[in-house]
Amino acid sequence: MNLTKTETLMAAATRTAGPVSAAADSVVDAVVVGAGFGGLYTLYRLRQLGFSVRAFERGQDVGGVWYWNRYPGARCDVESMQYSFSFDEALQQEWRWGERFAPQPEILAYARHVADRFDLRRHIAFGAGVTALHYEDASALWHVQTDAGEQLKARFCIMATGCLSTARMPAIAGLDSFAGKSYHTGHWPHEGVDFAGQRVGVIGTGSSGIQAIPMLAQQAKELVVFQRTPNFSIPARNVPMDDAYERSWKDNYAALRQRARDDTTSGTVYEKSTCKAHEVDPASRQREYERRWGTGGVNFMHSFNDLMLDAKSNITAADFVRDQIRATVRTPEVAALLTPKDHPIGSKRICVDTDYFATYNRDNVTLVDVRQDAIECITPTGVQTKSTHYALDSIVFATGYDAMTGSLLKIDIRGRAGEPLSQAWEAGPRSYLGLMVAGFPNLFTVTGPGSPSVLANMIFAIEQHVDWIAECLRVLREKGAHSIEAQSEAQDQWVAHVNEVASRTLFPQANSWYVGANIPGKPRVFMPYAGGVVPYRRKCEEVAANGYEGFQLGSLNTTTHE
Ligand code: N01
Repeated sequence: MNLTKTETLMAAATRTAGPVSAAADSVVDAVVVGAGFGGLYTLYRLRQLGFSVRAFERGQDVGGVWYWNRYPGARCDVESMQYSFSFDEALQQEWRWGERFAPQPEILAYARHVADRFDLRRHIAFGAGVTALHYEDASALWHVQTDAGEQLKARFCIMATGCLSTARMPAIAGLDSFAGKSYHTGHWPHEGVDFAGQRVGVIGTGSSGIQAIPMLAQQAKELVVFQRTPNFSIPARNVPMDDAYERSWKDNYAALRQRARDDTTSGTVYEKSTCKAHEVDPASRQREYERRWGTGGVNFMHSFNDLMLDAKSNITAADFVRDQIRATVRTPEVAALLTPKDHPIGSKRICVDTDYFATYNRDNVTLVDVRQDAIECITPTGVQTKSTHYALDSIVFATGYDAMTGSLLKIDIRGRAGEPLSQAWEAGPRSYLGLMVAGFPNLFTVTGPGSPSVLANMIFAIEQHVDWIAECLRVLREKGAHSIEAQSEAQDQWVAHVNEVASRTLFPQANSWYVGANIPGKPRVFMPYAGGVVPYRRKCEEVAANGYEGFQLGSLNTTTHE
């Protein structure tokens, strides 16, 4: 397989179901691109406000990233009780999560349930990817084109395309020549894969690889892991949902969701620390890390409140995890290779695993450090590194995504005066509040670059964005305005603020997908907003309360500066 073949397969698969059709000249209030959690909630809110709305989804069902990512071990690292919608009390009371951290099939079932419960499917064209969005200034309408041949016009476009939905295949020589089977974790076959008796290679040790590797090691005859950068990972300590724990959330959902809004950095309630790592003595610090390591999950990164701000504090947490790796992995040379050394803990998205490091104690697992022994090419029968040929039946690419901008830029989006978004973002994404881009009126990005997005609980971030967008559309209708557009000066100020806030943290120090470092040639820009969800929400609310400050509102004949 190669990327071209994959894309062909994907395209064929997504065209099999006929979308709901509309006449070429039909006009709707809003088009929603994507039917993951962002798209579903947008449909719900806009319909509630009486807007006519249509969604396009390239998959055959709802769920977005959870529709595509079906690799073994895929699960969320935000606890189930919090990785869920808060907008409907009955929904959050009636849905029952089976595990502390929900596995992919359960999250997909939840997305389907939401779509059915709120009767959202009838607004969605499945198997239809939006290929072009062109803005017409005179009518203040977007012309929408899909790969299923549909055209229509919309006043507003809401891009719910997801932050991690454009899978990336590395440019390794010979990809096409491999005679075995290849898979990308982000495009996993829906029927599943049986690796029993196979020699399997995995390229990539980010969150996806780290989740998949322990499962693949159990299935495969031999597993060869090709690692370029070792990653920090915290044990999930996943367990079946405890009834009392579930009850403690359900009995207090309103207050706990409010706490997520008012008193967290990410929209997820963790056990908050009120002190810095060096404000306690080393023995107390060690005990705190041990305790949090023992209870599992991202809560570990909240052991002290300066771990992402102070390099010296960060080292104490990083050293603790390095010690755990050495204590878990029996072969010291393998432990050394698995030990991250080149970035602060948390500056690449922290991984959460089940038995990841212990998997390297298995006899059927081999770790190849491709920094020392680079992959030269893929051959018809396996992977050739500088020193060795690894014979393989299957290769799993856990090589990540063109994050945050990839799914937007692969659509031919042209704003006022026909300017392509790719041109506006040539030096990296620029956006006002991560919600709108100057020059692209009436086009909103749900969890776009410049908003907390991937640094937050995604469902939380989606709800906040969609609520803001829905209210904005309601106000525009009330005012009789036909368009809204970010002003360049406000955008420039916001981009400067996003950069300034990021520069105060340790995040930009890593070569991560947060800065686009995984995509050759992608401008290095720290894309999410690292200032926390509370100040971010306040800023969004303030902007709206001040008559959409920093935005320009227009009607078909006039334009008003608010
Ligand atoms: O992708 P990644 P991911 N040769 O980009 C390696 C979310 N997520 O799919 O670090 C060799 O993190 C690359 O190496 P390097 C989560 O936000 C969440 O794993 O660039 N290796 C890296 O090891 C996450 O961060 C959950 O040196 C190559 C790996 O491939 C995000 O999705 C679960 C290579 C890619 O890692 C993305 O995670 C899964 C090459 N040519 C995902 N090219 C949960 O909720 C790339 N790599 C738990």
